[in-house]
Amino acid sequence: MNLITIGMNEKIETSFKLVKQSEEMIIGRVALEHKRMYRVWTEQGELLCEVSGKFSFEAISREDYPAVGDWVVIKPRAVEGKGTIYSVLPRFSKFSRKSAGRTTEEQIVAANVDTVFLVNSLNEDLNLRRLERYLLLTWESGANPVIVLSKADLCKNIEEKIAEVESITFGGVPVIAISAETMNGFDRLTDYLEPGKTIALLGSSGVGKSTLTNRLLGEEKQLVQEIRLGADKGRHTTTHRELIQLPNGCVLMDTPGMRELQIWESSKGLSETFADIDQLSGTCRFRDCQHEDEPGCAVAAAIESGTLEPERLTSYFKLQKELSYIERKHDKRAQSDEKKHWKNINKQMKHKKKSF
Ligand SMILES: Nc1nc2c(ncn2[C@@H]2O[C@H](COP(=O)(O)OP(=O)(O)O)[C@@H](O)[C@H]2O)c(=O)[nH]1
Ligand SMILES: [Mg+2]
Ligand SMILES: [Zn+2]
Repeated sequence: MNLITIGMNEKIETSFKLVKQSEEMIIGRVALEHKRMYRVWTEQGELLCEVSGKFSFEAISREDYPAVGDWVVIKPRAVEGKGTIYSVLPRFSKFSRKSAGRTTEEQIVAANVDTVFLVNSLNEDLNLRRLERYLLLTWESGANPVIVLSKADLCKNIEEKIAEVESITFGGVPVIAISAETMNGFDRLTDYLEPGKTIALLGSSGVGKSTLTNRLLGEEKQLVQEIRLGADKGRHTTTHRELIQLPNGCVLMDTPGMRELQIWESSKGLSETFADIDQLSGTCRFRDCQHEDEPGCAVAAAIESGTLEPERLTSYFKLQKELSYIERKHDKRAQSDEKKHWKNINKQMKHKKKSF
């Protein structure tokens, strides 16, 4: 496998050289994860890897473990087709969400992604509020969003739908309508499918992510949902995230739909997603205006004059609230991580003493 075509660049190579501990260690990229077993792409082919004992001993939380898209340092056992992962190289981007359920844990959905295709189907109602959430998470990830509107062949008012999406993106994000039936719009996707780049497909189940993958791949690799009910009901579709190499030398990540998409963290994502509100805030009379009932609030004035949709402001408030909740949780967790860290060090000290 050629590392350059799976996304390797100078920066990654440099950090690999800094981290590797011996000559036998090689670099690889995690293409698939299955219960802490990783399928890793390397120059020696695909290896099935686990993390080393030391790695799991030192890992404090879930995000310390490899995620799909990660670059890892491994000791290969090529004859067996296996290997051991010793470290994860720093991520240049990561799309995270709070893991589903009640735990406060980060789940890395995709690591080291350049562009995220946010796929929405044109034959269903566009959920702009959901799209805002996706946009926020993408801006936060460090990757660039592109909104892909699929199934254009089933839609009669494409222009209207595009305008609807642009009403929340202000031309700041490319919006591309495509059809996997007629192949319309695919030429506009190629701008992003450059060799060495990684593109993740995100969006609800059934919007056509796997179909899009198959079209770009030129073969029916990914199972596609059968719309027909009956004999094929329950047929398995995309259940895991996986890297797929395209013939032109770029890497695609197909993903299953995610029912819960809660924010994990945000520093600039909120203000980038809501650039309009952010800009208005700058002209409120009070610098710390919460846009609730304060005099001289420019956001309230924009609602009044109809230039800002009330639903959009509600969505902004909702995400902001979710964010401050998760930030409070982070503070608590940081404290408990610190405790775990010291426990680890104590364990190591005891271990050392014993071996004297
Ligand atoms: N008419 C039409 N159907 C599509 C298109 N893309 C996907 N589909 C259908 O939509 C259904 C869901 O597609 P799939 O790729 O499995 O969606 P995923 O869950 O996002 O991976 C399948 O029945 C596809 O055949 C399209 O561009 N036009
Ligand atoms: Mg799928
Ligand atoms: Zn205000």
